[in-house]
Amino acid sequence: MERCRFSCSFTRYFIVFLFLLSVINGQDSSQVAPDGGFLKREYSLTKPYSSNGMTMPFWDFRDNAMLTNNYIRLTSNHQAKLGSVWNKIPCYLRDWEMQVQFKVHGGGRTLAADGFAIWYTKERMTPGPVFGSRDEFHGLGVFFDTYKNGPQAVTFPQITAMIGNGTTKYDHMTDGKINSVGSCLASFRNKDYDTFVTVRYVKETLSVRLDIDGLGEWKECFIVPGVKLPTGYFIGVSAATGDLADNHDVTNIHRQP
Ligand code: MAN
Ligand code: CA
Repeated sequence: MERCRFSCSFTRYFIVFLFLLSVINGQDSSQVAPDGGFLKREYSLTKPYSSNGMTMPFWDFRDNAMLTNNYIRLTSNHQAKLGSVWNKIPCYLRDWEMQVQFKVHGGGRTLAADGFAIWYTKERMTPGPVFGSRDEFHGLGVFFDTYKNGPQAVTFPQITAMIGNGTTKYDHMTDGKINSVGSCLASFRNKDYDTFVTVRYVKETLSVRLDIDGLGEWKECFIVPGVKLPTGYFIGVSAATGDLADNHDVTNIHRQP
């Protein structure tokens, strides 16, 4: 009887001990976010990016992308460039949020191209024609399109999102209009202050919000319910230039919860 009581309460204490250990461990490998949540370090890209200027612990980069101390330049302001940065670890969280600090800038006051994309896809590290990354992808692409290839009667830049099933193609000639699930116009180039976007996927609802006016406020770009995305995909950011160009820089990526 006595022994049982001891072993039962010992088991209970041991479970509590294991739980506390896991909480401490969890905190150890994360950074506390401003709203009290956690930012997973392995999904975050923050300064200093690299200890040797060549490699990053949780990220790969390729093509014309280059690391500096203060930003990752996906493309410079030169014609026909492309570059990307990709997380190495598939994400198994059902709901997530990703905040990207970016800077798109160049000599052209209105004429610049082509833009950058934020990805959550099955594929990674594959260059191609969709803002520097492969077409016919599985998953989500959010495109920051600075050059109007199509006939739309609007003033670019335009942000659009597309869900790919591995066979759908991004239509460059209509700036992705055919397969767009949501879009907004947003003037994010050549700003003197920091510019941010949040891509949020919670309860199968995709929302994109922007902080590009230097006010520290989020403004809705679009919200789309009923979006089905599997877990286990990779996050990445890519960019491309064509006959026209821009610098496409990423400064920070944070991923929650
Ligand atoms: C060329 C092509 C297009 C590109 C524009 C602007 O016309 O490379 O694909 O969009 O330049 O860079
Ligand atoms: Ca375009």
